[in-house]
Amino acid sequence: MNTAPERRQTTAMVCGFCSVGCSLDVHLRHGEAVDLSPNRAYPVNRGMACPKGWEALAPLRAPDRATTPLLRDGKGNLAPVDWRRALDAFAGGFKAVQAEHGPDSVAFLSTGQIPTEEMALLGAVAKFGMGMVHGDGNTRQCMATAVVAYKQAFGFDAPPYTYADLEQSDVIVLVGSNLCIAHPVLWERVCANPHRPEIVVIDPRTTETAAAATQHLAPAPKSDLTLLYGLARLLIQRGAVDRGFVDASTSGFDAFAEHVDAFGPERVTAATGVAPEALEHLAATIAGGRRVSFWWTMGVNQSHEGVLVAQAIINLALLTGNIGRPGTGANSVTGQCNAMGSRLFSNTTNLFGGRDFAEADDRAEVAGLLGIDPGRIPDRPSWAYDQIIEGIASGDIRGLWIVATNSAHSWINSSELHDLLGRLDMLVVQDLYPTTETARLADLVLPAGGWGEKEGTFVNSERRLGLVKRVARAPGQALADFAIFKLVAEAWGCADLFDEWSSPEAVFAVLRRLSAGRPCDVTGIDGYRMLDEAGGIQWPFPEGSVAGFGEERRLFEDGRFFHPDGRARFCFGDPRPVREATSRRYPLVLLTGRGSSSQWHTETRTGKSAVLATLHPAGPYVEISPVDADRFGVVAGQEVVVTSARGSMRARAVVTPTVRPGQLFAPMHDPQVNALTFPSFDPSSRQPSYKHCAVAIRPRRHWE
Ligand SMILES: Nc1nc2c(c(=O)[nH]1)N[C@H]1C(S)=C(S)[C@@H](COP(=O)(O)OP(=O)(O)OC[C@H]3O[C@@H](n4cnc5c(=O)[nH]c(N)nc54)[C@H](O)[C@@H]3O)O[C@H]1N2
Ligand SMILES: Nc1nc2c(c(=O)[nH]1)N[C@H]1C(S)=C(S)[C@@H](COP(=O)(O)OP(=O)(O)OC[C@H]3O[C@@H](n4cnc5c(=O)[nH]c(N)nc54)[C@H](O)[C@@H]3O)O[C@H]1N2
Ligand code: SF4
Ligand SMILES: [Mo]
Repeated sequence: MNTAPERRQTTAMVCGFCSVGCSLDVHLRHGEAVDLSPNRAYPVNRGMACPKGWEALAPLRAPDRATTPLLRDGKGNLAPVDWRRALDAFAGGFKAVQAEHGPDSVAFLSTGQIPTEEMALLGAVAKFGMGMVHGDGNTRQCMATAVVAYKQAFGFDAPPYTYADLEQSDVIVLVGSNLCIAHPVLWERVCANPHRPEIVVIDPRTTETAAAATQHLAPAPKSDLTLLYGLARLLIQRGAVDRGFVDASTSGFDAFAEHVDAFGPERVTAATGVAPEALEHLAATIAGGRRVSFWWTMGVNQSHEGVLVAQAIINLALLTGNIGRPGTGANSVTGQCNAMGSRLFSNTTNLFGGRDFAEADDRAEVAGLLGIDPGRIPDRPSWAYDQIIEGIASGDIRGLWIVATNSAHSWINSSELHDLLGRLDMLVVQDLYPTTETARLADLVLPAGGWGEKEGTFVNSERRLGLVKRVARAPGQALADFAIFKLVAEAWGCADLFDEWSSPEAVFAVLRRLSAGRPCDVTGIDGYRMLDEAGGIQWPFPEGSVAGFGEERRLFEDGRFFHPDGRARFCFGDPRPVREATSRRYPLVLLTGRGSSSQWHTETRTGKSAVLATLHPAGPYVEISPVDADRFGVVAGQEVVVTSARGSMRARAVVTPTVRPGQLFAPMHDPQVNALTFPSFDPSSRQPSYKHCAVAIRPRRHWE
């Protein structure tokens, strides 16, 4: 019996689900987490949390946690092995593949859900230590479009806002964002806005957010570009252009104005189905607003032309001068808890700190800062996620290391991916659970510690670095990803390159150095303690900055952007047809997305909480309009089959007017959904277009 007096403590840390980055007070007994509650002082959430945050400890205690490495044996079964055997298999297996097919034949897929220090170590070990060229991550499925849009428009991947902007706007425009469900605490911030804001939602569905809005425009799926160009035209016609700002701080306005002149009301209504009066009303609202903020999420990013749509939103903010002031901005809301960290420091598509692998100067600078031979840094950018998958099909990629992402469920057109993963010579999956759709296909499973079982930093949507801490022990032989990457480097024989990378906080110091002089400069943060005491700190925070508790900071207050000429650019292009149009056989458009605030992606974590299970409908479902239910003989609550040219899904029909005739909606949380989706990509961001494919629906027959 433990007779020691009970030690109770509370420590605050950032939540490990979404990018809002709420702070949770974790209550400890004898140094181990027993419970948690939302932190009241943290500037992000001020005492609020959504159901996932409240239940964040439950996934750690799940009975199916991976507790030992698992290696596929001669009979084809995954069998427990010790770490030594697992690391031998890892290094031996991948080295054999590289010896036969070249260093590029092994790739990795990383994530936006582990601390920045872990991502950075993975990116460095894989690329500088193991000689890989190709490594991408699930951030591609999510944020790639915003990254490219910002880089081209602002000169750096820099979401400009601070959450206080949600409370300071008098007009809030949400495009393709279901904030109530996907970022519930940000929605609470909207509700705390004292200016009685006009809230405009642009979404084909009447989402929970649209239902709470003051204006809802429901354009036909993937017609946003035409809609937003039409809106820009109306604003220009009304004289809503902020000439002073446009002249001093932007370039390309005249060409843009000429471009959008072709988007008159007939064209817009024909393409979008939005009535001219509704668009006029919105133009008047924006023109009359003093502080207008524009926000977008996956309804924009996950599109065959998402970069242009995101830039059309940026253009609205630029032309009306709604940027760099309180309550304004062209604001991409991030998805995963550390998608922002992965954008800057995962060393996947860009070299550390938003640099370019293809630039010799950038490589030399990073090599100098890290004290490594520049020849160790690949001289070309990685293939994107879809190109890595194609590489498996063509035989160029033979080995794959997947860390903290469940590709076999979440990737587009997943049946094809299942087939391709089976063709690899070696698939290693590093996850909390050996039961994920992807881990079940692996040759080797490495058991990882999760959020709460390790320390490091996350960067939230408003660029705020926050701390995560170790408040629980990983079960069995599971190890923090950080420790696994260190062991891998040792087994590979490249550990000496990473002597300085001895702990997460030591890596944080390396990253600070890599950030010096970059737009994301954080050299002023002298360590974890400072982050803890300040309530998180937003970048940039160069050496010498002073951190007041909970301070908020937005970018571009001086009207200077990151391009060499200091100006933001109007970027635009022509709308393109969707890649898979509806047909007689597949007459409906399938939209996919988040189903409820209690479900997280592929549900490997949230699916373990009995509490969360009571907060959303059980089993897969698909939403259909009453008109289409009649047309296709579907009755509410009935079992139906949804088919596309690639696969099928069984689900329960939810008949609801929140989806328009001609459309269906299915939450992404069921693995069958991506058996249906059509693999098309934005040509410049290579982000998958998850929210448009052609499908059919029918009642399920009794023998099926
Ligand atoms: N509860 C919960 N919260 C989450 C997540 C989760 O899994 N569960 N995931 C997190 C992550 S990683 C992300 S990226 C975010 C995603 O956050 P959101 O992007 O807000 O969520 P989604 O439901 O994917 O998509 C938003 C909306 O886009 C709409 N849409 C579809 N097609 C179009 C279109 O052509 N035009 C327009 N204008 N809208 C369209 C859909 O109807 C949907 O309502 O959520 C984060 N938060
Ligand atoms: N149809 C459709 N598909 C979509 C989307 C959509 O809207 N529609 N949205 C896309 C978007 S925006 C996203 S972000 C992706 C998300 O897709 P995924 O990244 O595949 O989804 P998750 O379920 O979050 O998977 C994360 C995995 O990492 C594991 N994990 C969690 N924490 C840790 C850790 O600390 N260490 C390790 N090693 N493992 C850990 C979890 O157990 C889980 O298996 O899905 C995309 N797929
Ligand atoms: S809103 Fe996001 S960060 Fe906040 S508690 Fe919910 S999942 Fe966690
Ligand atoms: Mo995402």
